[in-house]
Amino acid sequence: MDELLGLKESFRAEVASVQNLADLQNLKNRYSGKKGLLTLQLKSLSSVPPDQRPQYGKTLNEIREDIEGRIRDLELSFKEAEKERRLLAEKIDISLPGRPSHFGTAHPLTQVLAEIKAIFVSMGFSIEEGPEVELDHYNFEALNIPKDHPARDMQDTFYVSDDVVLRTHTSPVQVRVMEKQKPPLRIIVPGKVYRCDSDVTHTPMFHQVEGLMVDTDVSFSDLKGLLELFIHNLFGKGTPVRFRPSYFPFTEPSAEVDIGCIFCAGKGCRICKTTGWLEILGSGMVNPRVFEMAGYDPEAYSGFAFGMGVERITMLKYGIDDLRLFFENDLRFLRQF
Ligand code: 2NM
Repeated sequence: MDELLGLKESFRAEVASVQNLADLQNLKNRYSGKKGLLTLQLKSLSSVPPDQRPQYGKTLNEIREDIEGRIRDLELSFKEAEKERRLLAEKIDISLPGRPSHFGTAHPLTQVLAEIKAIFVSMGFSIEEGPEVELDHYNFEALNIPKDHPARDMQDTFYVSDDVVLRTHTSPVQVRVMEKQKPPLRIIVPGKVYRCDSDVTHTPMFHQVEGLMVDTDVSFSDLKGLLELFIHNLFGKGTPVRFRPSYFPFTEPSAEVDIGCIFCAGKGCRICKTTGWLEILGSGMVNPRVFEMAGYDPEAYSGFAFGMGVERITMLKYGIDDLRLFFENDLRFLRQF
């Protein structure tokens, strides 16, 4: 019994100096482990005289419950303290502002192309597309561009073979549509075109929108009215517009369309080369020979056609001074649109 009471006292002394979970684990092993002091006492029960055993057993149990209970309590409070420490150390400041995320936007050429399409769709035109690899016949022959025409020069055209080219304009699609559809016709054809030309103001691929309207009694004044309306929609109602005589093999008569310079308001500057005007469109009445080759009766029908470069229009609309910016995909440029 003295030994038992000594055990109780020694535990009381030792537990007072326990600092952490490791100390506690040590103490636990020394008292209630497989070869612990309490376990040894239990094993020596058989050597206690039988008349003292009940008292001895009862006291041993009380001491053991006391010791193990104390160890459990300490274990819990150490674990609780450790959790508390980690919560403090690992806390995150949810009041910090988040990292900004950038939303993607359509490329400026795509945006302007969408505007152009929407204007013509609102005027009853439908959108047609066609192949970028095209037969010489559709790209040149059917558009009244003869074999010795400068536009067919090797310098301007990417030849795939003798009779196949990368289209140099989207007009071959208009011819393909005329072959399939009877008038009246109101279409625009947007798409990529290719020219063997590359310098500061030319890229070997660029984008065009061409248009075609065919019906009985379509006149040059219809062409003027429609294109002026288009320009006023795209550049603003007060934009000055002029038509200047020109030449295309596929139209007769032909006209180029200028707008009053939007950089100097017509006064004359570097961009309009002191003329006060900027060229933005080519147009004309469809040449009767083009109608004939497409299977339309030029006596029964008349029509106008026009074409514009999307890069050029976008540069004028936004005051962009370098064509190459469209193809570099520099986010500092693209994010401004
Ligand atoms: C232009 C200028 C003038 C044009 C003509 C045709 C077709 F197929 F109907 F004959 N399509 N596009 C045309 C006319 C294109 O671009 C500067």
